[in-house]
Amino acid sequence: MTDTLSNPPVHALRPMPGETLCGDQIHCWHREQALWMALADGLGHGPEAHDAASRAMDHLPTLSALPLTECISRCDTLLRGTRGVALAVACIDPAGQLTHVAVGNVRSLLLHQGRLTRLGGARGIVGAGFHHLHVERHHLQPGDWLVMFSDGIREDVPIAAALEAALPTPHTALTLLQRWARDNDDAAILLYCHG
Ligand SMILES: [Mn+2]
Repeated sequence: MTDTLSNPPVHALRPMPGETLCGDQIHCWHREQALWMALADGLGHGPEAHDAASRAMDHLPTLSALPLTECISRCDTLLRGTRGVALAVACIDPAGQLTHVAVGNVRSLLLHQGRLTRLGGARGIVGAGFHHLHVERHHLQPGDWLVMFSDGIREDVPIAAALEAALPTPHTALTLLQRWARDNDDAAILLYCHG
């Protein structure tokens, strides 16, 4: 890895209270010097949601040699017969170029100098079809944050304020998860600070 991607992504997740398996899953990997990050929210909760989200995480690294839209389409085919997932995938190359796609109810935010940008997503479910996949690109500056989280965390939580003096550590991710996770769903959050 080059110095431009020196901060590893960090995350925290937990199942809905009363469940043992988490239907939200996160996976990060490297491919040809690019950093990939994915968050999947299996529909509903419990073992079947966990199975769908885990399968998505297993498939994506092997598909990431493909163009991003093709990668998501193949994942959609491979998840047929499962519950399906809401999914966000981000790729950051060594030059700081962020490429992002999302399907369904999952949140990705870019925080640049205190200003939040919500990244777009397509309607649908990976594993049951989707429409209008939209590939979004942004150039990251040092200090910019990418935050991805499931709908087990409310959309309007004060991300910018929470990250203003924060470090990209697992402890920060866990603290925010514990502060914001709802009692009626699985919850997951991923933090990446461009360094
Ligand atoms: Mn959910």
